Amino acid sequence: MNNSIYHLTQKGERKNIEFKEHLLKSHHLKKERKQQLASQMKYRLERGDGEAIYFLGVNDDGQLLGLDDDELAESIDVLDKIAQEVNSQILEVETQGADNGEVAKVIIARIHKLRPKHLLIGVAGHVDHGKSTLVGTLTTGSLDNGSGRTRIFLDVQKHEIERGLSADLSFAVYGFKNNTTQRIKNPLNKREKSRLVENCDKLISFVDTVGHEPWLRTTIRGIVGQKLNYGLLVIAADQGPTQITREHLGIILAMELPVLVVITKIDMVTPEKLEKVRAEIFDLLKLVGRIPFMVKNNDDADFLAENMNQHLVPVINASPVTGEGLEILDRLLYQLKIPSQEMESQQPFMMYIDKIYSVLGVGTVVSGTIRQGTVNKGDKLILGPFASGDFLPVNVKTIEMHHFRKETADVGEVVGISISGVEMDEIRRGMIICHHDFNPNAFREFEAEVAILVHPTTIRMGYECITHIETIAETTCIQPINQEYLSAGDTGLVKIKFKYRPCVIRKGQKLILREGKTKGVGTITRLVR
Ligand SMILES: Nc1nc2c(ncn2[C@@H]2O[C@H](COP(=O)(O)OP(=O)(O)OP(=O)(O)O)[C@@H](O)[C@H]2O)c(=O)[nH]1
Ligand SMILES: [Mg+2]
Repeated sequence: MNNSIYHLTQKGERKNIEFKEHLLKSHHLKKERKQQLASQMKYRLERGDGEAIYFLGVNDDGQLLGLDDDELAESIDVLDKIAQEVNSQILEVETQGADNGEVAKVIIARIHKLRPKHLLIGVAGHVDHGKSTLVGTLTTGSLDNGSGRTRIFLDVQKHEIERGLSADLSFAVYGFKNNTTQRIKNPLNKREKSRLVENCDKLISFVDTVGHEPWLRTTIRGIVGQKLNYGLLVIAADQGPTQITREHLGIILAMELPVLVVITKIDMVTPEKLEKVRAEIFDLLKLVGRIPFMVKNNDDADFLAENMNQHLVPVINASPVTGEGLEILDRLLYQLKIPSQEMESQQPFMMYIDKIYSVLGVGTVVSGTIRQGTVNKGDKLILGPFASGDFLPVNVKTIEMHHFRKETADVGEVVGISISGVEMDEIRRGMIICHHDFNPNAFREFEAEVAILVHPTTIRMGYECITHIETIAETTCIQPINQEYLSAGDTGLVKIKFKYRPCVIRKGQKLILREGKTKGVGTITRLVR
């Protein structure tokens, strides 16, 4: 038996702990009863300094009776409604088996309405070069041991831990308050994460991507689909830039993002080797028209943060094992400018859906980075396009950012939105959720200006590949417009058709063409039909 629930219930109701056997919508949400429960919750929250713990399926004597799935879902739902009455939210639900079904421990916390400034950075680089480790160390402050200690905060799936490879995108966050860094001991602890989001005045979120070549589509999703502010390229000092490093840099550049470079694992190499790798990286950056700048101390960091633009690329030596370079990196990240999103914030809400999942007691959740506008709890939105090109109405039930429940979320924030109105298995990555005023149109065909990177053969009529736009990754047919064919190094206009379903796209959006490796990058120039 899980000790945490058993121990906590053994000593009876006390301080901020409350037992509830079964909460019923028909009974407990009736006006008077609801008021009683709300004031009781308020009391428990006060006793717990803003946090209360409710046990469901547990009677007044602390006996673990259990509830069946429907009963439990209903009880959590009722608790959620009561929490809303007292300006609070459900933070965490933990369940365990009991005699008749399951008991649940539900943590409820007060909501604070605060909008910290938020920066989103995509982290890319060759497999094993130390992306997850760097992000793990920056966000927790705990040093790595050189054999994977801090990456476990990012690589949470069992097969990722066993193989030591990241296989999906992870989101990590740390922040600053009054000029000092705020980190979390355990990023897997939702309460700690939520408190961080609540307390900081500037937040840095990282999208940790994957370096292993077969998962390039996931890396592309991390860079193309997230409305990033910066791209951070991690290069290990012992290996230097590789073909994959170049490929990832190419994707970041295609998105026209400002770039930061961290040379990591500097504890593993001699100064001579480090200098050689630095020179290689500088050459690589100059080759693509960027100006590299070695950031050696706090003054350099201040200068770079002030003058950072599309062309300047700060390069920082670091080691999450010795801690070298991390303070300078903190300082640079803290001061990096957040582009003004005032205009985008005023536009109608729209988000490309990146992930779809189902959460106990919450229902269907879609997540992604808000492209424009703001979303509020209770909003009536539309979601689509479905194969027919139609959109369906949905309601926003709750909004979460790094497990912190919010009343409203703004452009640039990475959020999970729980919705009702559409079944989970009808929703696909690459669909959008938006306000009616966004007035979305789904297209099957468009034109783009593309540059072909590596391609052994030629791109001519009938050529098929995956086209990535935002979180869209669809099979497409490509046809050159003014030439018969395009080969490596060529640029030109092409017509692109989605093979299976229409998508919401816009003029000016960046795209990546892929068939195995990246084949081309480009920009949408015209929407056809
Ligand atoms: N000595 C030393 N080892 C490091 C350093 N940074 C990372 N490592 C080790 O390098 C290994 C790979 O690090 P990861 O962070 O998993 O690399 P990754 O880039 O996230 O790899 P993928 O996600 O699989 O692409 C781990 O065993 C780390 O402990 C460093 O600065 N010094
Ligand atoms: Mg990793």
